[in-house]
Amino acid sequence: MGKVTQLLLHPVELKAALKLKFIRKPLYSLEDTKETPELKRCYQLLTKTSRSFAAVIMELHPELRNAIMLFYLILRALDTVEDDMTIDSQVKVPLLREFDSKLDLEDWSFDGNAPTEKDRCVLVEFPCILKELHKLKPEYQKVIKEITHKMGNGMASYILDENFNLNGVSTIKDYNLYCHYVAGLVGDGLTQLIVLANFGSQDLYTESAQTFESMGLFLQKTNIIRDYAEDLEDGRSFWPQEIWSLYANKLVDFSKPEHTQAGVHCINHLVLNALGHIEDVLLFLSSVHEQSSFQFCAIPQVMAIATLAMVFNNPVVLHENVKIRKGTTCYLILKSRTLRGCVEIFQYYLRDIKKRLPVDDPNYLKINIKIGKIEQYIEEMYQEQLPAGVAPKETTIYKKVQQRSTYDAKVAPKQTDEEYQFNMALTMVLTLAAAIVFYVK
Ligand code: D9A
Repeated sequence: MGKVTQLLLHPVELKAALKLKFIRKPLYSLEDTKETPELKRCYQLLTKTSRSFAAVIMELHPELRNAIMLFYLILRALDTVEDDMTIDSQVKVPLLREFDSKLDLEDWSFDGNAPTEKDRCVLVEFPCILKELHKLKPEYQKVIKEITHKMGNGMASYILDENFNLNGVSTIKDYNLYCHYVAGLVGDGLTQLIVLANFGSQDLYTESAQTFESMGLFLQKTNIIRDYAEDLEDGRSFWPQEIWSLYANKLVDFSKPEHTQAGVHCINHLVLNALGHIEDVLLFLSSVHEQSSFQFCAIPQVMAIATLAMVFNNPVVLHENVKIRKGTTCYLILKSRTLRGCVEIFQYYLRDIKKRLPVDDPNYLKINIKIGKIEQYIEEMYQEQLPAGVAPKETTIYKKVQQRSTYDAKVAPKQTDEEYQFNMALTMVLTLAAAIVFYVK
């Protein structure tokens, strides 16, 4: 079905798409920075490599915008080296291990990627990235280099890991470790940047690594479940054997019709595993104060829960990649600007999962209990259903949500105003249309 047809069939999403495109004003925009040719080129590279996520980065507060843009490009460069099967591992492994030392050079680029590698330009034009990187505050550079070092070495060790190459991820512990290297470390670096810029509470980084780790793991695990078919086609898989072996003898079996039921049970088991990160995600979001950083963190997470609900109990995943509608994304982007909005989005999709959970699912009880626990956590965040005279329990999360609510309150009037402007524009358009029809007749 065409994208326009899809939008017309979902009026709420059509409204969101129009609001996002024509009414909402970005918090910050690129125009208000003096750009060098190199910086311009970096933003072009960013747009080339990620389209939608680039827009989110470009709206960031100027204090962090360049740092996060460069961090993203450097991670993309690492990925592009790791992914390219045409590079000999004699070259690849040392390059990944020493990648962080390239960041200290004035001028370095890499032209060894296959011409078909779509992001090879990031490595070819690396000097632009280096030039801008060295202009960042030293503490921001340090974070980026440290994460690059850890990730490059992590990736190199997986390339050399024969068991991993032959059999994929084996235990759930390995699954978490793999996700740590490719996604947890990204959350680590970004959290450090946000805390250094004083855009979030200090305890975000000092209290417990698990909280920011979950930001990456929730995204990565959702992608891994969704990408089953595509990854298998490329001859790899990241579903952990400890889970899938409960449902099949071989991972490829799930794509055969007689194993569809088992495949769906396996998907649901993996979803149960991913649900384990949601409380951390909500705690994390409650601790981010600066609005553009909040949106930057919240958007990928709400898209992940929407995707997770979409893959849940869905046999289509076994044959092709499912994707949420563009209109859904627009709706989620507008709604996730407040913590309250984010929580409502999570609540909506969790209830959707619960409603579609079949009684004969082997994890029926566990999934129900997990969702119940998250709902209980959300109750604790707001505590609005208390009997008269009962004071709310002043737990850590409750206090954090209270603090965050003062920032939410600044966004709410904007949303009311957008709604007003939308209705006004719609009224004018409809009136005009009616007038024309009346006049023509
Ligand atoms: C992120 Cl700097 C990612 N990854 C994402 C995107 O979000 C995270 C890669 C580099 C950076 C950031 C992200 C965003 C905000 C806060 C975060 C965070 O932590 C506190 O990372 C954890 O997916 C990739 C990893 C998950 C491996 C880390 C979001 C993104 N979305 C895609 C959508 C898609 O379908 O892939 O990139 C896109 O818009 O292209």
